[in-house]
Amino acid sequence: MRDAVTNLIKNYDVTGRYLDRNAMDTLKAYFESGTARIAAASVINSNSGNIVRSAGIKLFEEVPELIRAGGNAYTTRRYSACLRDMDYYLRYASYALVAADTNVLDERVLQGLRETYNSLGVPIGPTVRGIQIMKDMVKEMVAAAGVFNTAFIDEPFDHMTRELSEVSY
Ligand SMILES: CCC1=C(C)/C(=C/C2=NC(=C\c3[nH]c(/C=C4\NC(=O)[C@H](C)[C@H]4CC)c(C)c3CCC(=O)O)/C(CCC(=O)O)=C2C)NC1=O
Repeated sequence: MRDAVTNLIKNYDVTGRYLDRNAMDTLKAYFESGTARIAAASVINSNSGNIVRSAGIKLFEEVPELIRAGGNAYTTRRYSACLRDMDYYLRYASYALVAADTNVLDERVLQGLRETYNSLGVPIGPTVRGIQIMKDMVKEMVAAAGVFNTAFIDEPFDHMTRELSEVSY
């Protein structure tokens, strides 16, 4: 698992360089965004249940076939598995936001996921949509908590949807 700082140090160590001007700029940007990153993690932590539930409702309103007979989220077991997956995406997104690095997502969430989904018939398109709905909700809540620039919140959510679908958003 990496974060913005360990990643930077690793890159400089590989080539035996001292931390130069570029490194300082990267570090400054990371530490300056720190308060906003913590605010985002805190908003996610205190609203996770609500975010997952509301995003699930919105997703099933948009794609009602999912919960009809024959849909992948049909039956209570699969419905709960779907919301559990949404909860995984949200929780790991909060880790990646604090780390300012998406490596934790590659290592803990995305590895082998497409293959698993394909073999179980879990549709990727609606999964991507569910992740994007959560992103929009989190951004709105973090803005309401007083964070002016919430663009950094896109990164982990867009990374997961990009890797899942291999399409850019
Ligand atoms: C922390 C990393 C991690 C992830 C990401 C993860 C995902 C994951 N989701 C799964 C299943 C599943 N995932 C879904 C999800 C959905 N179906 C839909 O129609 C919707 C589009 C979507 C919800 C948004 C469903 C319904 C299943 C159960 C499929 C089945 O068993 O038939 C499975 C198969 C095993 C199981 O059922 O637990 C895995 C491994 N597991 C992990 O450990």
